[in-house]
Amino acid sequence: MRIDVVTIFPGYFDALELSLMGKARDRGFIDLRVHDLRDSAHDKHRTVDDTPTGGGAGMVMKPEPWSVALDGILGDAQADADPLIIFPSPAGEVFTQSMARELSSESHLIFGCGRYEGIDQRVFDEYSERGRVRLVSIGDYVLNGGEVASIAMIEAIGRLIPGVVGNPESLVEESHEDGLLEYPSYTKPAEWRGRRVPDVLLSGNHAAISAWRHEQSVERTRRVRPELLGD
Ligand code: 6GU
Repeated sequence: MRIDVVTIFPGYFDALELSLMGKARDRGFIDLRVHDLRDSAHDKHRTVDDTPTGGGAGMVMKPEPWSVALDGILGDAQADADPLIIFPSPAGEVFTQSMARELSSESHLIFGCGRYEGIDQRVFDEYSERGRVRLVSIGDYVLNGGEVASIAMIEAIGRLIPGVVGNPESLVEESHEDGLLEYPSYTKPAEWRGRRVPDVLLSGNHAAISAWRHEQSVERTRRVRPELLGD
């Protein structure tokens, strides 16, 4: 998968050189290219923002640098790729595990990271008319910009690309894959500070272990996230 990111803070994305994502890039599963939006601003001060038309607090990102950056990426995309542009935004549709799974089969994603009070609306309008655009939020709270949200989405999507996670079985019983939260996990020793691992996990009875884990998942989901059960 090719992933382009447009941002005024490329340094945030150094985190994706670490751990599983770094390995996925080294092994060629993810071709991540990070672009500094200011390289697409052609005035002396490399300006990317201006005051909101109509008044109000804060600054809005100007359309021209965005069009230079996005046109450059789209012009350089594979002819058959049909890239999807994602603008992280607290005003977008909510990112979920099922969206991550859907996006993991895309061949080319472009993340446009806004800052300040957002990006001039005409950028969304223009690129929605020319191709596929989605505004996506990672939850009901406000971040300072799209960078941290993009990193979260890229990691959630990237680990679902076949081959990225070594043992695909470890993707099966995770939280949210079956609409439930994951059951609690234990390792050795069997007793630590007087706390014992539940006997069933030491029983060797795989049917009983599966049943116990399912019960734990349902109980935890009911307690912490009842809305996931439709309750
Ligand atoms: Cl995608 N962006 C910003 N700035 N804040 C957010 C968000 C995105 N998702 C939740 N909060």
